This record gives sequence, C-alpha cells and structure tokens, in this order.
Amino acid sequence: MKSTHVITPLWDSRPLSAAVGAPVLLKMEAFQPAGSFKSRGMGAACRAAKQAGATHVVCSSGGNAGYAVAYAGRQLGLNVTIVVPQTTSTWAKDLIRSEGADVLVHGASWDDAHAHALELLQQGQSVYVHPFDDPIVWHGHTSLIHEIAEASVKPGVIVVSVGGGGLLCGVVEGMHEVGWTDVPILAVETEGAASFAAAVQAGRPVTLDKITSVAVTLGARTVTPQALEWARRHPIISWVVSDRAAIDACLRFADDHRVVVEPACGAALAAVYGRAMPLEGREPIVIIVCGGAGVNRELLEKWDQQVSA
Ligand code: PLV
Repeated sequence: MKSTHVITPLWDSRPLSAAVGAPVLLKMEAFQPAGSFKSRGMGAACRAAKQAGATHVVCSSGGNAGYAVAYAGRQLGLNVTIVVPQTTSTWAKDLIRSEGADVLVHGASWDDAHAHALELLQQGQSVYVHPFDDPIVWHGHTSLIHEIAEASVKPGVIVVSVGGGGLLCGVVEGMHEVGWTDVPILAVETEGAASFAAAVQAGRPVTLDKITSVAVTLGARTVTPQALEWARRHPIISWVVSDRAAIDACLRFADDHRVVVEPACGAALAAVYGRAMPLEGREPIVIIVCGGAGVNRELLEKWDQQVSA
C-alpha cells in the first residue's frame, strides 16, 4: 500500500529559543502532505478500512482530518465523502475537493457535521473514520513521538494543541511506548474552544454550548474521554490562550520560520512565545507544530482584523 504520511523534520529553533530563553525544538507536522499531523492517524484509519475491504470512507471534520482522509483515500484508491461544518473555509473545502473527495456542509460546528456523517452511513455500506476518537487514529499519531525519540532527544516538556484530544492521546501513548512517562505535556486550547480545560476542571467530560474561537479545527464541543483518562495517569497541564495570542503567534511564526499555520497550531506556539509559566525550568521544549491546511495570507489577515474588532 502507498504511504500516506512522511517522516517530518525536528528543527532547533533559534527564534523561539530566544523568545522563551530555553532551547525549543519544533516537530514540523505542518510538512505532512495534507498539511497537518492528521496524515498520520487518519492515514492509519484509511489503511485499516482498505484492508477490511472498504471502498468508501466517510469522515466528519473541521477541515484537516478531512483533507488527510481525502489525500489518503486518493493514495489508496478509496472513494471519500467529508462532512464539514459551516465554519470551514471555502479554501479548506476546495483543498479537500482537489483530492477528489465529495464535500458536504452541515451544521454550526464539527459536532453537527459528525452527527450528519453518521446518518449518511446508515444509508449505505461505507466505513466511518472518526477524526479523533478512535484507538487506530491515536496509534497512528504515535509515530511522531517515535521519530523524536529516534533523534536521541528527550523533551523536558511537550507542547500540543487540543481539539477533540486525538493528537494528545496519540502523543501520550507514544511517550509511554518510549518510556517518557515523567515528561509533562502542556495541552493548549483557545478560549471559546476549551473543552479539555473544562473537562479537567470538572473531572468529567463537559460539552461546551458552542464554539466561538477562530480556531475552528480545535472546535470539538466535547473531548474524547480517553484524554481525561490520560490526564489521570500522566502529568498533563491544561493551558488556554486567547484567539488574539494564537493569531499573533501564527503571524510571528510565519516571519520566524517562513511557514504558515492555522490558529489551531498558533495556540501551541502562543503558549511558548508567551512563556507560559509551566514551561519554566523544563527543557528542551518540544512543540508539535500540528500545522493545518485551512489557512492562507488572506484568511490570516481576516482573522487578525476579526479578533481586533
Ligand atoms: N482538527 C480536526 C477536528 O476539528 C479536524 O477535523 O480537522 N491542530 C490542527 C491543525 C487540527 O486540525 C486539529 C484537529 C487539532 C490541532 C487538534 O487535534 P485533536 O482533535 O486530535 O485534538 C474539529
């Protein structure tokens, strides 16, 4: 079977190290073929579907999981249908279509798109691939941790963005596989999409009323229960940044490293540019630069104005 993700670089970042006053390494998941870490987990789920004999996969997505499934589907010869919410940009929908997938729009946020995708399934024989709540997806994401370990780097702390928590679960699972059970994780969300922070505070899954952040790909109203389960077994520190900080981080990162990422990724970067208190004394800081394809100069400018208003 054709490969659906690539090994990504681990950059030693002078600009971020200078900003925070400690060594910062960047795991460049923005360089995956579909622009985000999702290529790993969604690729694994698509391969499993193919092996099980599926010819059609359906996925609901804020954008990136769908793009990763569309890319993997084209590599593997699967028909693909992606359901996205109204908040997904035309830019992101066109990227998904460019891979040959069908795109349907349903609901105000990802949770509505997910419910609609499940209804579609009952009418046919297709396989559903979940963007974040599936052990296959988590296991697929673990490869990024193995790549860091193979570079002989032991992080002092890992910084990761959280939407539905699939990336977080994959990162912790991988860390336990390589023996990094003592390395803390800074789990970053934006205000208005902070379902993990709400769950950690309540000690149980919490469903947000709505998503109000510009980081629409962090916009799962409830995190997977597995993320909470890991929070009981591993040092995971929840951290919330403003949309303003996430956008500023995207703009600064584009200047610093000539790479454009979504606000979803800007959240993790903002925690480091902003010298989040839990990072102190922990080095090297490894940021999972999760990426995101639903971004361009025009969108960044639009969000910049939107969060200033
Ligand atoms: N995005 C999912 C869920 O959206 C999607 O369908 O695209 N960084 C980026 C660039 C992302 O696209 C996502 C998830 C995350 C971080 C968070 O990953 P998660 O959901 O596994 O915590 C609603």
